[in-house]
Amino acid sequence: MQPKIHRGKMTAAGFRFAIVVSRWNDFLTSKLVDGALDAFESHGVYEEDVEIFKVPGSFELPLTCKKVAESGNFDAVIAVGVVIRGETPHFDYVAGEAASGVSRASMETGVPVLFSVITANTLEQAINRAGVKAGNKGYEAAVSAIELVNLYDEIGSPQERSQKMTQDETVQVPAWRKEKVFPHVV
Ligand code: INI
Repeated sequence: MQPKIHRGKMTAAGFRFAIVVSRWNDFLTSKLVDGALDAFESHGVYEEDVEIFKVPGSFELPLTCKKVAESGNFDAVIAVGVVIRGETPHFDYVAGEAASGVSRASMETGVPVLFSVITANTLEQAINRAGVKAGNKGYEAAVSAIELVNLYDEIGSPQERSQKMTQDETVQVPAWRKEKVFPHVV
């Protein structure tokens, strides 16, 4: 059996992305944003197609992600935060609300909202996931966002697909854009 396989392409030129980032633990969340921008850049995303929204803490991520997704200006949103377990139950409330709220924002808007929130027991664990020993969760989330926007673009509805094909025939893509993305492809 040879089923048709649908898989998101790993190019993202022309797609628009938002990063919503928490200022709490800024020395780590900024590393996650750097990782996400690195992934966007290496996958051909245009600088003018990425915008960053800052919020006070991870608790504020869900509503902001929802508003940003509802704006209709972005194909995907990445929620970035770092929550480190302390001596109080505060961690569980903040981390729990961030996770379920970000998921709800995605389900309610139909826009993919990626979860790049590190929830760690210790500062060392958090550092390791922000680009030291255990990868960079911002980079990983951006790569996942790129895969999803391509996959959803492909799924669409038959009606949307035929509309898009008609539009593609009429939209004039500036030559410099084509050249900038894949100069090695002839
Ligand atoms: N916000 C975080 O992003 N990370 C944390 O570790 C954290 N801790 O530990 O308290 C945190 N708290 C702030 C919270 O997100 C809200 O901004 C605040 O409660 C105001 O609503």
